Amino acid sequence: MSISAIKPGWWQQPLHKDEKIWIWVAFTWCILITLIMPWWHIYGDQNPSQEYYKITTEAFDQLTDKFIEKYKVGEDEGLPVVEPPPNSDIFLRGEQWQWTPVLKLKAGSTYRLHLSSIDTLHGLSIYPIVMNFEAVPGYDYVLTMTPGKPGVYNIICNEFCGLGHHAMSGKIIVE
Ligand SMILES: [Cu+2]
Repeated sequence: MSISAIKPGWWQQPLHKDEKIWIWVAFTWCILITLIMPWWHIYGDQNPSQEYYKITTEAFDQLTDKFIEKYKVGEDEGLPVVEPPPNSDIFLRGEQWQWTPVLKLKAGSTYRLHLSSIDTLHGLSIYPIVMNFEAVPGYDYVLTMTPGKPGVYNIICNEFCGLGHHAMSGKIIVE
């Protein structure tokens, strides 16, 4: 059997004009959305701060306790409610299975939120604005944030962390 006896398959046919157009449309779109990623990293105004430090879980635990002790104003469903002064360093501790404390913040003020976990990996998910960050044991993740709109923002954990994961919630109150 010679080569010429093989009938050409569809992959050997020249491209139809419509196919060529679609390949160029898809290719251009790929290039465009690839370029948007670095562009948005520079010009987007929702980028998390690239600031984190190594810290032991014990040290972070103690810092959060001290923070709570200093600025505690009440309790909400068993969790301490903390009202720190505007433009200060604030702490949020993830642990099985709660976010401590409940933070009471002022809209328009800037805070340095120290986020970490003292046991396993937790996912900080703030609703209804749907912003997600990771609480990693051993790392103090510093998020510089300026709450805009007053309201109650619920926090859930979006990283499966064990039996009580589904009940792991917290709160940020912005006034
Ligand atoms: Cu969880």
